[in-house]
Amino acid sequence: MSSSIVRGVCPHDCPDTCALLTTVVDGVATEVKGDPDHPTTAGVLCTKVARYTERTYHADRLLYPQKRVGKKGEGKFERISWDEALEMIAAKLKPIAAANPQALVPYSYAGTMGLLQGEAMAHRFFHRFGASLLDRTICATAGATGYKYTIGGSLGTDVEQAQNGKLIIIWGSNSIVSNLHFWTRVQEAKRAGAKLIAIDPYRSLTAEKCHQHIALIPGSDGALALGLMHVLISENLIDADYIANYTLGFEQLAQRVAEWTPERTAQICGINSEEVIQLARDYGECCRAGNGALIRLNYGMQRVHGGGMAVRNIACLPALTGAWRNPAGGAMLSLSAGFPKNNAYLQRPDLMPQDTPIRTINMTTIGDDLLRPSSPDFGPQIEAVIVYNSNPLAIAPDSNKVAQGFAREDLFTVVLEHFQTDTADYADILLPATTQLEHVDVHSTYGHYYMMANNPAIAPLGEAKSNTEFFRLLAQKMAYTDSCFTETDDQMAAKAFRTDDSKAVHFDWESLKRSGWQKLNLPAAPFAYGGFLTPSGKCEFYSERMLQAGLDPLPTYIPPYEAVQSNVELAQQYPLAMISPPARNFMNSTFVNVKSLRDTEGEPHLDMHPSDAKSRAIQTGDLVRIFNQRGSMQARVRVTDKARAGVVVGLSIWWKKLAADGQNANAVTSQRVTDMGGGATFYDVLVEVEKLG
Ligand SMILES: Nc1nc2c(c(=O)[nH]1)N[C@H]1C(S)=C(S)[C@@H](COP(=O)(O)OP(=O)(O)OC[C@H]3O[C@@H](n4cnc5c(=O)[nH]c(N)nc54)[C@H](O)[C@@H]3O)O[C@H]1N2
Ligand SMILES: Nc1nc2c(c(=O)[nH]1)N[C@H]1C(S)=C(S)[C@@H](COP(=O)(O)OP(=O)(O)OC[C@H]3O[C@@H](n4cnc5c(=O)[nH]c(N)nc54)[C@H](O)[C@@H]3O)O[C@H]1N2
Ligand code: SF4
Ligand SMILES: [Mo]
Repeated sequence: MSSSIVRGVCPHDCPDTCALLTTVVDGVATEVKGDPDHPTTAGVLCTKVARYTERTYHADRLLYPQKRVGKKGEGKFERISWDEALEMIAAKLKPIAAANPQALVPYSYAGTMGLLQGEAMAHRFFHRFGASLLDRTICATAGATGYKYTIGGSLGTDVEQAQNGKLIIIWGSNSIVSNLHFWTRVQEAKRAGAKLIAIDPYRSLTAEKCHQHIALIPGSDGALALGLMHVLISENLIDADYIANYTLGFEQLAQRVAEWTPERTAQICGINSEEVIQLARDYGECCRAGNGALIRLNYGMQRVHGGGMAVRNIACLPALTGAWRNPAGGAMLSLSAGFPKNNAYLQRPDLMPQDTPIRTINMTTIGDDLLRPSSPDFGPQIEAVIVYNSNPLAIAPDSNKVAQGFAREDLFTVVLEHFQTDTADYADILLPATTQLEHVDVHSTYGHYYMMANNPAIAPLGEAKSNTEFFRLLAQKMAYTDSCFTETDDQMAAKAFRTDDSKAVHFDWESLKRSGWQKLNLPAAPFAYGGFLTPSGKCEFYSERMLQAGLDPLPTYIPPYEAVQSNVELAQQYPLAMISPPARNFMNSTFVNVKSLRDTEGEPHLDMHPSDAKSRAIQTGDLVRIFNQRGSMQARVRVTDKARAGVVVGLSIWWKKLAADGQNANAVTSQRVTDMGGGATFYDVLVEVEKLG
C-alpha cells in the first residue's frame, strides 16, 4: 500500500482560496483536508469541499467524449473518441475561421479560479483564432469599476488583520456562507469586544449573529452611504488631515451630500433615521479613536442598476474618516490587484488579429446575443460557442432566453465539463474535464494575499483532459504552429507572476509547489499614507474619469430598474422584490448534483415575510409560483421575518433539471446591466407570488 499527502488549492470562486492536503492511497484520493499551517485556511474547509472526494468520484462524472444524438436540450449523447471529437470541432471551426472568426464565442467563468485551467491556453487559442472577446461581467465588474474609480484598483485591508478590528461592518455579504475564513477572524474580534453590524435586506445566517442588523431595501445602499457621509461631515466625525493629504474633491463631496439628510436617506432605504445617524457615529467615533473600523463590502449590493455607484460611495467612507490609517481598518472588496499576474504571457493578447477590431460579447446578455442576427451594429451572428468553467443555462440571467439561444439548430456548441449540467444538455460535443485533484494549476486569490500552487493528486479519471490540454490539442488540429501551444502547464505556471514586480520578486514555481503557498510582499496597511492607485494618487471623491465615461463624477444615488419605489407601474403587477443569493451548500450551481449537499438544502425555497404571505393566503410549506414578465419558477415557501417585508428570498443556484418545474431563479432575472462595468443585475427584480393548486 502506498500513501501520500499532496498539496493543492481549492479552485472555487470563493475569496478564501484554501490550501488543501489530499491523502492519496494507491492512486485513490481518500480525503481532502485544510492545511493547518496555512494562516488563512487554518486547517478548516467548508462542508462542500470537505466532501471533495464525493464530487470527484461521483457516479455521474463525465469520463469520455460524446456527441449529441437527440434534440438540443434533451441530453442524449453517444460515446466517441477524443480524436473524432477534435476532428469534428476543427471541421466546424475551420470555415468559421476563414469566413468570420468572430462568429466563435468563448463562454467561461470561474468553475476553476486557476490561472492555467482558467484563461491561459484558452485565451491563447481564442486570440489566435480571432474569436469574439467575452466580457466576464457576471459577478464582480460593477463593484470593481466603482471601487477602481475611487480607490484605483482591487486592493484593500489584509484579511489577516480582521481579528484586530473594533467595528466590523458586513455590508451586502453573508460571510458564514461565502467567506468562512474571514468570519472566523470576525468571531475572534467579537470575542475581543468588537461590534459587528450587518447591512442586508435579509437576516442571513451572518446577520443573525451580528450585534446589529440594518435591513434596508435592496438596491438602496448607495443612498445609505450618502446619508452616512452627510452625518459624518455635519457632526465633524471626519479626519481633516487625511482628507487634506490623501483625497480629492472634498468640497464638492460635502456640497453633494448636504442634501442627503438622515430623514431622506432613511426614507429611500426603508429604515429609521436613527439607524443612519447611529451607524455614522459608531463608524466615525471608532475611526477617531484610532481603532480598526473595517467595512467588508461584497457583491450583495452591486447586483442592481446602481451597484457600481453604491460601491463607489461606500469606498469613500474610509478615506473620509481616515480608517485606512489602522491596518485593521479600511475596506475589503476584492484583493485581486495585489497579484502581479503575467497576463501578457499567459493569455497572449498579441496573438489577436491586428487588422480588425475584435468585438466583445457581454456574458450577462448571452441570451439576447445568441438570438441576434448579423448586423453592422452587432457583427456576425454567433455560430459557435465553446463553454468551459461555466454553466450558463443555470447561472446567466433571463434563462428562458439563454435556453432559446442554445437551442438554435444552427449553433455549434462544445461544452467541457465534469458533469452533464443544464448547459451540457445543449452541447453538440460534450467533453470530460479534469478536476482540481487531477491537474496542475497556480492561483491568485481575491480574499487573501497568498500565491498558491496546486499539484495533481491523482491521474485523470476515465478519458478526462484538462482545459489546457483540450486547447493545446485543438490548436494542433487547427494547425497552429506558434510555440506557445506546445508549452506544458509547468512551463506556464513558472511564469505566472511577474518577478520584476516587488510584490512577487520571490515567486519561484518549484518552491511554491513544495510549500503550497507564499505571501506577496505588501505593506500591512495599504493606504495609511495615501498611495491610492488612481490617476491623482488620491482617493477620488471627485472623479474626472467618471465624468469622461459619462457618469456623475460625484457620489450619487441610482435607483433600481425594478423597485416598488422607482418603478411604480411595474410594481402594480409585480409588487415584491426578489433576491437570490448563494445557498450555503452550493457554490453557484456547482455541487447541486452532489446528493448529500442537495439533500441538506432540500428543495428550492422562497423565504417570505409574514405580512406578504398573509395577504396572499400563503403558509409555510405551500408550493408557490414566482413569476414576472420574463418567466416563472416554483418553490416551497418558508414564512419568516428573516426576509424584510416586500422582499422575497430564494437561495440559489439550483440546476434547473433537478427542480420539479425545470426552472430556477434566473427564470425571472433580467439581462439589464449595471450603471458601470456592464454587470448583471440579479437582485434588481420584481415578481409576484401565488399559491399553486
Ligand atoms: N457557499 C457558497 N459560497 C460562495 C458562493 C456560493 O454560491 N455558495 N458563491 C461565491 C461567489 S461566486 C461569490 S461572487 C461570492 C459572493 O459573496 P457575497 O457577495 O458575500 O454574497 P453572499 O454571501 O450571498 O452575500 C450577499 C448578501 O447580500 C444580500 N443582498 C442582496 N441584495 C442586497 C442589497 O441590495 N444590498 C445589500 N446590502 N445586501 C444585499 C443578500 O441577502 C446576501 O445575504 O461568494 C462566493 N462564495
Ligand atoms: N440568480 C442568481 N444567479 C447568479 C448569481 C446569484 O447570486 N443569483 N450569482 C452569479 C455569480 S456571483 C457568479 S460568479 C456566477 C457563477 O457562474 P459559473 O462560474 O458558471 O459557476 P458554476 O455554476 O459554479 O459553474 C461552473 C461550472 O464549471 C465546471 N468546472 C469546474 N472546474 C472545471 C474545470 O477545470 N474545467 C471545466 N471544463 N469545467 C469546470 C463545474 O463543473 C461547473 O458546472 O453565477 C451568477 N448567477
Ligand atoms: S469553497 Fe471556499 S471555504 Fe470552501 S474550501 Fe474552497 S476556498 Fe475554502
Ligand atoms: Mo461570483
